[in-house]
Amino acid sequence: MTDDRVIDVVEDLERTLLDFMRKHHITHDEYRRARDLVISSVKEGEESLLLDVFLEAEATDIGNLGRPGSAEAIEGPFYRPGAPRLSRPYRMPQRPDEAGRVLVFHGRVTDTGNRPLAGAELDMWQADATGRYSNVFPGIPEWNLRGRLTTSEDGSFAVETILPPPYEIPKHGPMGTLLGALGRHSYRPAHLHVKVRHTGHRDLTSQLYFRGGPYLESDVANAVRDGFILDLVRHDPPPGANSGGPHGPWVDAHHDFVLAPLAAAAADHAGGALPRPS
Ligand code: MBD
Ligand code: FE
Repeated sequence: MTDDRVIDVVEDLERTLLDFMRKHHITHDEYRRARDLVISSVKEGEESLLLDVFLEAEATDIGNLGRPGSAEAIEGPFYRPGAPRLSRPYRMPQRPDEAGRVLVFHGRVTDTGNRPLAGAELDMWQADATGRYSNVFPGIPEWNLRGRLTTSEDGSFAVETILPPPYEIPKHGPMGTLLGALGRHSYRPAHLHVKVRHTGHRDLTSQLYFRGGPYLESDVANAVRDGFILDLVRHDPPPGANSGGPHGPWVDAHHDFVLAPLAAAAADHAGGALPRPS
C-alpha cells in the first residue's frame, strides 16, 4: 500500500541528497566512509546519537509551531521505557553514595485551561555526576537516576535527585571523531529529561537546563530554548551540619508543565508521516 506523504517526503529527500552529492562531487570512497560512520555509531552503542544531535531539535521546533501547552524538547538517544514507579516522598533511584549536589525538582502539571492534572506521570531520566546514563553505560546500577512519579491532587510534584553535570558525547566513538573533525566541542549543557503523561492529553517530552551553566549557548545538539531553562535556588544546610556530601548546600528548581488536549494532535501529522517500525 502506498502512502502519499511518504512518497512526497522520501522522494524529495532522495532528490535533495542526490543533488547534494553531485554538488560536492562525493566520491565512492567518501560515500563508503559516511555509510560506515552511520553503521558504527549504531553498533557501538551510540544508538540514535548522530541523528539526534544534528536533526532532532529542528523536528521539535517544527512540531512546536502552533502546539498548545508546553513546548516539546528533544528526547535524545537514552530514554528507556519501564523505569521503576517510585513512592512518596519521591527520590530518584540512586547509590547510597551517589555523587553530586542534591537537587529538589518541583512544580505543577496543568491542562491548557490552567486546571491541575492529578495523577499525571513524570517519567524522568538523567546522567549521573560522571555524565553517564544507567542502562546505557556499563558499571552503573540498573535504573539508577531513572524513575516515574505522579502528581498529587493539586497537580503538584516534588522529587529529590542530584544536579547532573554537562553531558559530554563519548570522545572516542564515531560521533566524537566526527565532532573533532568538525572542530566542534562535544558538550551538551547539564539537563534533566522528563516525559509527562496524563490520560486524555498529549504526551510531552521535555528537557530542562539550569541557568548560568556552561554550554547553554553552544549545545552541540542546539536544543536549548528559553522556556526550558530553570533558575537554581541555593539552600545552605543548617548550622553545625556536616558540610560535605549530601549534607552540603543543596539546590531547588521549579518548573510547570502544561499538557495539550489530545484533540490538538489531529491537526498535524503526528504519527502519520512515516510508517512506524513494528
Ligand atoms: C544526551 O544525553 C542527550 O540528551 C542528547 C540529545 C544527545 C546525547 C546525549
Ligand atoms: Fe541527555
